[in-house]
Amino acid sequence: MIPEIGHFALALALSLAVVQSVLPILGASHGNVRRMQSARSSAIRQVFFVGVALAALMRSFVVSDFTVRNVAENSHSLKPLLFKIAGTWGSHEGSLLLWVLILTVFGAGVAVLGSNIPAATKARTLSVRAWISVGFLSFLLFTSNPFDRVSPPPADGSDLNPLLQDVGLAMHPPLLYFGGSMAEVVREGTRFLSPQDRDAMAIYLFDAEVGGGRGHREGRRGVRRAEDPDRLRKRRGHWPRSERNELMRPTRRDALKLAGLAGLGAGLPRGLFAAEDIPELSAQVARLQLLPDSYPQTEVWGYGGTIPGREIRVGQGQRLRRRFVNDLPQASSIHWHGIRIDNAMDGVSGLTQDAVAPGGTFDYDFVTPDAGTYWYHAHNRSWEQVARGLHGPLIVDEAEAPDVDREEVLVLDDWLLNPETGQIDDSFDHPMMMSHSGRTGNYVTTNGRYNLTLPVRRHERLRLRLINASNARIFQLKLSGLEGWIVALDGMPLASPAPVEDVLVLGPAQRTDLIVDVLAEEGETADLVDVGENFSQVVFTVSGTASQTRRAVPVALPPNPKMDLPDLAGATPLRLVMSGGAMGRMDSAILKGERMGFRELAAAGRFWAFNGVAEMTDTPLADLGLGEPVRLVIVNDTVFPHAMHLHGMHFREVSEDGALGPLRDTILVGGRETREITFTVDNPGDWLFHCHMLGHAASGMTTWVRVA
Ligand SMILES: [Cu+2]
Repeated sequence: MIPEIGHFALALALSLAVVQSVLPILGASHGNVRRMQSARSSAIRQVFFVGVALAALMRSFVVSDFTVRNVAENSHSLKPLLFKIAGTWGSHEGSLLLWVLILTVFGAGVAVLGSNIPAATKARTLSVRAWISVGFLSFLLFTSNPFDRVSPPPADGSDLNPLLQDVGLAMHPPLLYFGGSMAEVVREGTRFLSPQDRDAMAIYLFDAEVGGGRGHREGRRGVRRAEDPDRLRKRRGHWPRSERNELMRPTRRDALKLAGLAGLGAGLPRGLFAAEDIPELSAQVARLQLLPDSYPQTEVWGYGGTIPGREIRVGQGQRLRRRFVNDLPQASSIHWHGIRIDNAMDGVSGLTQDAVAPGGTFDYDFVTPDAGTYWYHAHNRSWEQVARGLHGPLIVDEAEAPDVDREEVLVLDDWLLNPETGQIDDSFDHPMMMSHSGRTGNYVTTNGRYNLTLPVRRHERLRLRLINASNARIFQLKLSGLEGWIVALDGMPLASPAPVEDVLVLGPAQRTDLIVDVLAEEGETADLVDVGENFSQVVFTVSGTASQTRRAVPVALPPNPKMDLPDLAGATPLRLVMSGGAMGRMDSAILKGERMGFRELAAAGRFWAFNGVAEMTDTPLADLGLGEPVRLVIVNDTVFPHAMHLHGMHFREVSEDGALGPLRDTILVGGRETREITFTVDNPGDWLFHCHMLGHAASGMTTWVRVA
C-alpha cells in the first residue's frame, strides 16, 4: 500500500507541476496577480507530494520490501540501516526522485522567501522551474517508476551499488545535489540583492560551489577506490550478499554511473536552471543583400547571421567566453586567429577539438593576452565555410587607447558568385581552384558591401583596422587623399609607426592597423584604393573639418607582452619546402604512407606537399620544448604565393642581413621565394602551421608543431 501512496503522490505532484508550468507565466504576461501568486501554493504542495513519494520509497528500502522491484534490485535485508537508506538513491529511479525533491524544495524556497524578486520575474522563474519538474516527473512516472512491483518477489535483494557502500559516499548524492542547487539558488537570488548583501552572499556561494566541487572529486576518488579489487574483496567480506551479487563486478559502467551521478549534482543544476550567462555565438544560414539591390539575396553562412560576423571586442587581458552554437548543416569549430591562446581553445577541428556537429555547442573560454586586431573564423572545411562567410572581427582594446578621433574595422573579402542567381558558387573542391592560386572571388566587399562609403571630416584622424578574410585574395591597397602610418601588423604593434609610402600588401588572414589623417578637401573623397582591381575599396566622403591644423605624427601603440627578440644564435634550425600546384615541379609525394605520382595525388584531391608529404602527418613537423628558439626556413618551390600561418605564436622574419622584422602570425611567401622566420617557442600544445589560401591547406599544405 505504501508504494502505491508514493506512486499516487508522484502523479499529484506532476499535475501540480503542469498547472504551475502554465498559470504563473500566463499571469505574468497578462498582469494577473492571482495567477502569478498561484505558483506559491503549488510549489509548496509539490514539495509535500514529492516528499511523500521519497519517504514512501525510503520506507520500502528500510523495511526491505522486496515486492518493490527497485528495492529488490538495490538493497539487501542484511545491510546496515545507513546503506538501506542509501539504496533509496542507489538506482537511477531513486536518484532522479531525490533530485526532483531537491528541485522542488528550492522552487518552494524561491516562492516563499523570494520577496525581493519582482513579482513577474518570480512567476516566470517558478513556471520555468515547473517545466523542468514536469519533465523529470513525467520521465520518472512513465519510464522509471521506482514503485513498480515485482511478482513473485525474490527471497532477498541483490545488494546495493558497491560504490555507495562507503559511509562517506552513501550520503554523497543528497549532499551533492543539495550543494549544487544551493549554489544555483544563491546565484539566482543574488541578482536581486543590494551590492552589500551580494558581497556577503558571495562568500556563501563560493563555499557551496567549492563544496559541490569537492563532492565531485570525492565521488571520483570513490570510483577509483571501488575499482580496486582488494578493497572490494574486503568489503564483500563484511556484508553478506545474494548469489547474483557473487557475479557482480564493478564495471566501467558502474564507475561511469557514479561519475555521472556526481556530474548530475555538479553539472545538471547549472546547465538546466541557471544557464550560465555565457554569450552565444551562433553560426547560421542567412539570406542577405550582398549584391546590389537589383540582384536577388544571397544565401550565406554567418556568425549571428551577419556578414562579416558580429564584431567581438574585449579589453586586453580580459577573459573572453562564447558558447558556439552550430546552426549550420555542417560540423564546424571556431579558430581565434592570431590570439596567443590556450591550445584547447584554438578551435582546430581534428587537432585541438572535435568539430561541433550541427545542433551542437562548444564553449570557448580564454584570456586575450595581446591588444590588437584579430579575427575569428571557421576551422572545419574552412575552404568552404570561410568562403560562405563564417568569419568576423575580434578586437582587443589597449588599456590606453591611441589618440584618434575614431576607428573603423574594415573586413576585406571576396565572393565567388554565380552572376545569374547571385548565389555562392559551390565548387569549393574544384581542382582548378585548389591547384592554382586558390579560390578567388568575382565580387569584392568591405564589411559585406561592395561600395562601402564612410563620412569623414578634413584633418580627422582615424584608426583603420584592415582584415583580409578572403580565402585566397592578396589585396594590394593604396591610400588616396589620406596620409597614413602602419602602427600594427597581425595585431602586434610596430616599435614605431611606419609611414605608408607605397602599396600595402595584405595576404589572406593578415591584418594591418593604420592611423590615417584625412587630407582631402571638403566635398572631395579620400579612398582606400584597391590597386589590383583598380577600384575604391572604401570611399571616404569628406564633409566638415575636424581641425584647421594637422596633428603631430602618431606615436607607437603600447607594446604587447612577450615581444622579446628570440636568440638567433642558439636557435633550432627547421626547414619547410613547399612544392606542387599547377606549373610546379612536384613529380610525386607521400599520401597515406605511400608515394604517389602527381596524377594519382590529383585524383585524390592533393596538389601540394610540405617536405614531400601531401597531408597532415601523425608526427609533427617539429617536436619543440618550451622556451626553445627556432629558425624556420620556408622554401617556396611553387610558382604561387602562399600565406603561411602559425597558430598559437607570433614569429619574426629574418631578413638576409640577419635583421629581424615585426611580429606576425601570417607571412606571405611569393612564388619561388625563400624566406626565414624565427620565434621563441612559448606556448604549449599542438599548433597548426598551414597555408591560409584555404584550398591549398585542404589539398596538402598543412602541418603542425608540437610544443611540450
Ligand atoms: Cu598556399
